[in-house]
Amino acid sequence: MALKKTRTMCTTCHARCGVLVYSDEDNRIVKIEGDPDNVKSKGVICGSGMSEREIHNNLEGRLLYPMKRVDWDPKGERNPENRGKSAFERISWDEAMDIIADECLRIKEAYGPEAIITGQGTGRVANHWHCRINSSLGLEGWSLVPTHVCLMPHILPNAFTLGVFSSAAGDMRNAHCAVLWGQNPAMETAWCKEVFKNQAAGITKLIVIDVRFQDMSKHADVALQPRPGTDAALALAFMHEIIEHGWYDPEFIENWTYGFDELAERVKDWTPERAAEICQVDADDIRLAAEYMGNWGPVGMCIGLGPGCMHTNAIQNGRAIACLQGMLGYLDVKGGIPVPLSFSVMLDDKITLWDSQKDPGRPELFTFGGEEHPLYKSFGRSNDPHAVFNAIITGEPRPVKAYIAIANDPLLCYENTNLTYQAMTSPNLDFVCVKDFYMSPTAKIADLVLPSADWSERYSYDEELDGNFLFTFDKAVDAPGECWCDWQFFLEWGKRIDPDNWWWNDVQEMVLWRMKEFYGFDLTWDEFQSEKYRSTEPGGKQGEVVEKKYEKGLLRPDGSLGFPTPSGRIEFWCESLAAFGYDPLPDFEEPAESPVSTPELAEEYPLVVVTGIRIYSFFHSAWTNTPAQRKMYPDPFVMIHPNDARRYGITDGEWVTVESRVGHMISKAYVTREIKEGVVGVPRPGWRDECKELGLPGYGWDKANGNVLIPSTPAEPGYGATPMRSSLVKIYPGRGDL
Ligand SMILES: Nc1nc2c(c(=O)[nH]1)N[C@H]1C(S)=C(S)[C@@H](COP(=O)(O)OP(=O)(O)OC[C@H]3O[C@@H](n4cnc5c(=O)[nH]c(N)nc54)[C@H](O)[C@@H]3O)O[C@H]1N2
Ligand SMILES: Nc1nc2c(c(=O)[nH]1)N[C@H]1C(S)=C(S)[C@@H](COP(=O)(O)OP(=O)(O)OC[C@H]3O[C@@H](n4cnc5c(=O)[nH]c(N)nc54)[C@H](O)[C@@H]3O)O[C@H]1N2
Ligand code: SF4
Ligand SMILES: [Mo]
Repeated sequence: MALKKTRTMCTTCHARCGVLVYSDEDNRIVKIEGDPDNVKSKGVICGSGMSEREIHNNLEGRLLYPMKRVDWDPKGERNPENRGKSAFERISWDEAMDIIADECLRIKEAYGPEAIITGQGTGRVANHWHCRINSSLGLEGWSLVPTHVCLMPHILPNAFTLGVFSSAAGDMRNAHCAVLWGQNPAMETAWCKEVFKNQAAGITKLIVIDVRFQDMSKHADVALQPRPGTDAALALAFMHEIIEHGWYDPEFIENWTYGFDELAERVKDWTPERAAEICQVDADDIRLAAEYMGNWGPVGMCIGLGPGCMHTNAIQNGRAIACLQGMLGYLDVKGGIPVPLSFSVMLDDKITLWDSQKDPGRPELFTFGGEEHPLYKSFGRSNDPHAVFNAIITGEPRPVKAYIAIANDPLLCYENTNLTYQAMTSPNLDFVCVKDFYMSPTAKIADLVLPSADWSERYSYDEELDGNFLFTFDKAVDAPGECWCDWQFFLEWGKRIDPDNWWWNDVQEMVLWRMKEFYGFDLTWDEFQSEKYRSTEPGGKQGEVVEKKYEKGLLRPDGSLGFPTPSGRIEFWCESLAAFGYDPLPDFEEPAESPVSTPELAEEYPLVVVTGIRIYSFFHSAWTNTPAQRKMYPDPFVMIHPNDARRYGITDGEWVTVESRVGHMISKAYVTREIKEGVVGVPRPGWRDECKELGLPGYGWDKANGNVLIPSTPAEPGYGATPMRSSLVKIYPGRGDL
């Protein structure tokens, strides 16, 4: 039997690999292969991508139809106390969309648009349409996304310091010193092999800075394992070494940076010994790493959530690392830090309508948490989760009445889950709607549940601005039941509330419009698909990147030379951060909760918990129900160092309880030297779902979910990052009441 072959893209994780899907006449996926012609992924595929076959073919547990809680009547009794208890009944998409449109209109009129929260998790190729629907609702920006902990707390210091509004993911393939700083390439490994090759050829040194001795640490020339939340101290010591030894380019510093002398003064006392004591690492390792950074350029750094995202000192950690990058100077060069021309087309007003839809006479929208976290208010374009959940519960400072989650599982996503649960089940919330693939823990307590199509079942597209690539993706198989992709959902929703701005007939039209509007391609779907990928410039060359744009006047809006910062230079001394109450120079601050800053608390809770460590096969809380993925990690586990295990009477493989001042969870103990002594490592998924095929239970939101342990206050002052990776816990044998 001839199989249909479709070239498309896996979006299970952010790597977005090109894949070939082979399907049969019964609409079943027979096999999935990496696409060797994809310029970005070059044929790479992983087990998670391949398990799309199970996700599509095996419909056990998959949401197939829109469903409404039987005893929830938007026109009558809502019975909020029954959330999570009563059954669901199938309804039509028409009815579901009418309910959403009516509820939003009613709530907006009675309480203002801010009373509607639209929640979105990480990027799932539909975020820009989500922003557009928010504009149609009268909201601005994102409503609620986890940017307080996801990359933004280190993107922002980059933006302030370097003018680079991106995560500054370094060009590791071409770096001669590749620094992997609190980033775990887990599934997204396409570049790792090239680093190994370059190391073997003697042209590249690899430095890994991670609390865990992670998979890449084994390959490192220097592996540093700092105490969680102390990375600023390391960065200051690296700068100390670089200045002491003159390992910087004085001409670059003179021409393109601001505040070098003040910075030099600041780092004068930051000797490797001082940082080594704070970070609990070896001073000689700091010296060696600094020597490589100073002498093996270009230096490319990949910086993940580790150092500057999930700590109460997140912004300052990110700042110190940004200054280090500025001092090294490998910006906008091959092997260094790419500087994209725009943050992303994704957030262009033409799609998001962020600015154009705004009524100039409208009073400023209220930002939950904006007063507490002014930097977040200015740059988050989102509400602060803690303030939103408190507002739901108390109605203060103003009410929140609806939570609509699209590709988001708030019970597994946000800190202090007991608070989140209290909010999501609160009688004050009139309407909870979840659009997902499965009955996630949040879907279980919703009033309306909507089924979603996964990547093999939808049209899509992707753009790689750094590499100048553009891909559109065909649907390989029909979505099961009545699953809609998120694009279609936003389109149908938009048509009901703001038809002037949602004129397309279907998703393909939306994709083609975007291609035409942004890149000038006026093609039919088939014409577009006839080429494997296109350049973002019609007729342009794929992969062509202009280097050192700051020397060519390409980075500043007025065309002048330099970086897009107020001074036009890399700002070691940063007045604009000082305006938000920060030290104008980078500095180290101890995390708010730690054995050093809160020794009394540490008497009861002596260990630091690092939650959310990415592991292969799971993406956030998803896929613990999928046999191919669950097989790799059947049981929830926490990592603990052998010395701590001995100290607290724990043996490998036994059930343990991890407890903080706000909650407790269970897992099996994985006793390993991988994790730093004094730290408990909690992987991301939470093992929420049952896997029937393997006979393995699900642990819901309240048993093995690391977020139960994380307090929501104190948080990072300006931006509100919560201590998902620096809270104090204790660990003891047994499952207790769980
Ligand atoms: N303690 C702790 N908490 C964390 C983190 C951590 O490291 N530690 N990481 C944080 C970070 S960086 C992020 S980005 C957030 C992410 O948090 P979320 O994005 O909310 O991640 P999930 O909890 O997996 O929720 C996503 C849900 O969307 C569903 N889904 C997946 N793809 C699609 C799709 O295309 N359409 C629809 N409709 N549904 C889809 C999945 O089945 C899943 O139930 O979590 C944050 N929370
Ligand atoms: N498999 C898989 N891949 C994913 C995801 C997923 O859920 N699963 N989520 C995606 C999302 S939304 C995001 S934002 C990215 C996040 O991607 P990453 O940031 O790469 O991933 P993490 O594993 O969260 O954190 C990276 C490393 O930080 C280390 N770390 C923790 N605390 C510290 C610290 O204080 N200092 C230092 N130096 N290191 C520390 C951890 O040990 C971990 O190895 O991953 C994306 N990719
Ligand atoms: S899940 Fe695997 S195949 Fe899919 S995008 Fe990520 S790395 Fe690529
Ligand atoms: Mo994230």
